[in-house]
Amino acid sequence: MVQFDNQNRQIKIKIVYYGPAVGGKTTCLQHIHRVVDPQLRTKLYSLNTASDRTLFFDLLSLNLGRIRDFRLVLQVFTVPGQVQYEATRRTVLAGSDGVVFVADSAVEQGQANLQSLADLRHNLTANGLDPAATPLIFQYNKRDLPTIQSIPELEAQLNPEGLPSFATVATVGQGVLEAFTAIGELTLAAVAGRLGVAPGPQGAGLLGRQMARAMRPHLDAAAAAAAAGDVEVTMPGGRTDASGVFQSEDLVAEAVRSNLAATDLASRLDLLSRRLERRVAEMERIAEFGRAVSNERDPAAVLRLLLSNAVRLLEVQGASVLVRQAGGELREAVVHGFEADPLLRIMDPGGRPVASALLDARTPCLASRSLDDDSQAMTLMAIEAAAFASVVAVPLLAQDKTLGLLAVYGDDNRAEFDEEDLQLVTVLASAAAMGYANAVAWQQMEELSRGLEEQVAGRTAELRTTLAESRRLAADLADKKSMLEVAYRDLAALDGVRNELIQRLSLELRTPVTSLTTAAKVLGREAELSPEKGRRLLTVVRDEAERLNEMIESIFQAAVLGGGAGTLEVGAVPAQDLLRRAIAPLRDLAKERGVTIHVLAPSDLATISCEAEGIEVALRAVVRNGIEFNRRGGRVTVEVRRASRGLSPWLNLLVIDTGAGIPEADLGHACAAFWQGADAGAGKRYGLGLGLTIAKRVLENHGGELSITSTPGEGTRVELALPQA
Ligand SMILES: Nc1nc2c(ncn2[C@@H]2O[C@H](COP(=O)(O)OP(=O)(O)O)[C@@H](O)[C@H]2O)c(=O)[nH]1
Ligand SMILES: [Mg+2]
Repeated sequence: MVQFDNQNRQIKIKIVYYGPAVGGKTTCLQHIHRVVDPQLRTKLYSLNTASDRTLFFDLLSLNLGRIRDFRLVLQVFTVPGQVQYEATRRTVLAGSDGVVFVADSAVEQGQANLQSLADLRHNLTANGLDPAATPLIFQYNKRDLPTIQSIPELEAQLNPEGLPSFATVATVGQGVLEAFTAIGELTLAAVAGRLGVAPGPQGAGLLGRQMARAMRPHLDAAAAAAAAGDVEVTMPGGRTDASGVFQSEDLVAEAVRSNLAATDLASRLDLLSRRLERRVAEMERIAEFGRAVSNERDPAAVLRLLLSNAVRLLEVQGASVLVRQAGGELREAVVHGFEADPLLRIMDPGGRPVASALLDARTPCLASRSLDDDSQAMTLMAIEAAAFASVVAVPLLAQDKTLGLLAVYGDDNRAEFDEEDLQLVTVLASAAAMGYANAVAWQQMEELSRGLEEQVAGRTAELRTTLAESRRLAADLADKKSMLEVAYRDLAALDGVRNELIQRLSLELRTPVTSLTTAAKVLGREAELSPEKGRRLLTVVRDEAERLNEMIESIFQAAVLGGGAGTLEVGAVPAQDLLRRAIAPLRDLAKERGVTIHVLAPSDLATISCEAEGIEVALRAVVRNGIEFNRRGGRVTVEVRRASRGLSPWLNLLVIDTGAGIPEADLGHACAAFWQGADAGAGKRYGLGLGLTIAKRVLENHGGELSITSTPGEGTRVELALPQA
């Protein structure tokens, strides 16, 4: 009797293996237990009586997936065959939805088979079940024994109605699964209406597929070994007396019922714990997936992770991650199990891919053949075209944006997707969407910061260049400034010189002019003039004229001082001429002072490269000093010497006197304008003290230099060094 357990959302279908004692019923269940996917079944509960091996009953529960919202559980029982366990058999048979009658093919068991079959009919009726309406199949077991009844004999004896029958060898599993699948399909088809599944070929087909899936052999050695470990579970036995026979039938029935209830509970707990274990493993995987995607920096890697986890967790035959492109249309980012996504390939009547409509709806979608939901017609059509049976498609949503769609597909080899699968896919999709959005943002940020780094580097280089340029300019400016300062100082000095010169000239000019005027007046009154007085006056006139001459020379010198290097006109000046012109005007002065002048020049020196006028003035100024600061009977030597600096030819004009010399302390400013030494005026007659200043300037204008060495008491040595072109 199919049982709806609303509280646990579970439907239980009961199949009972019936037959004579030791016919092989338990062996059949052991085989089924061994080969069925461990994910789908519980342990095999075998309830022994306390005193002998004979079994109360065996129970194996199989999880057949879902029908609507209900978990479908198939409970398979065996009954004990021994005659004395009549009450037990009846109780176990109560509420059964289908029966497998296991007949023993051994010739000597013919009678026991018939007796057991009659017992079955009797007990079905006793339990209010209609023997004619209860699905029933036959297993003719122990076909491997030497002396057995033939199949036609057995059929004639036991199965005159021609119900489905199977020749089996339970010990090796031969025919057992075929028989079990057949009773499963028959029973499910019989109860289909009550399960809310359309009866008829499609509903029955669905249940059949579910049955077949449950029976998918799982025969590898490891699974067999694992299965072997939990077969022999022994529950506390029922109450028996010393002989092992129950005293009261009611008592027996009660004991069996409570054992059934306990076993049922145990099997339910077993199924539940298996489901929980699976869920925990799933959760762990999801958590690990969440961690992985949230740490991922590559958006494409997030999508790959999503696909591989969806395929692994849901054991699907096809899957794809579709992403929205810049234009809004979808494309496959990653796929599994096919080349082109069915939902993307099939167009709706509006000419848009079905996937686009699903994405726009922004809600998860679950479509399968068994859910005849009209609103999913397009989706169903699309997946069936690709030979899939069900699909779950969930949009990837992040920050209110639809990034894409995750779609997983199952074919007939997989149970149709249910609400739990939908939840799982939704969790995966939302974790992935977040990870994807993060990775995209991260990538954009990295690109941005790379751009910024480049910009900063570019700017830094520019700044460095600018800085270097401005440093150079600043240095340049500093140079120019100091040049200007020097020029300004020179100019100021020159200005000072000029002012001083004008002052001195105006002072100095007064005396000779007054003297000349006086002499002229006296000479004008010729009558009063004695010859002696006339001579004296002439001397005065001559002296004052000379003094004026010197003044004029000084003015000329001042003009030279004012002129810059730019105005220099260098030429090849005949050496003898130059020396003569420089010195000749000083002959009288030298004679008057009792000083002799000696000139020494190389005989082969024809010309001197210079500006004639300047060098003439310079040389004369130096020689004049040599005479004026000399002693009576002293000497001034002018010597011309060839010299060289590096590869360039130079000429040195040496003026050596035998005068008092210049004290060491005064040598530094000997060339300053208007300096005339501590004992100025001692032997000196006229002049403004500009001689050395002018000479130095002239030499510098030529790119040459003037240097003075002096030994007080012995004399002074002035060297005019001139570069020669
Ligand atoms: N030769 C042979 N022995 C079998 C076969 N099926 C079961 N048996 C043996 O028969 C005995 C009783 O089997 P069991 O399954 O306990 O019978 P049950 O009383 O109907 O549950 C065991 O020793 C089994 O090994 C079969 O097909 N061939
Ligand atoms: Mg048994």
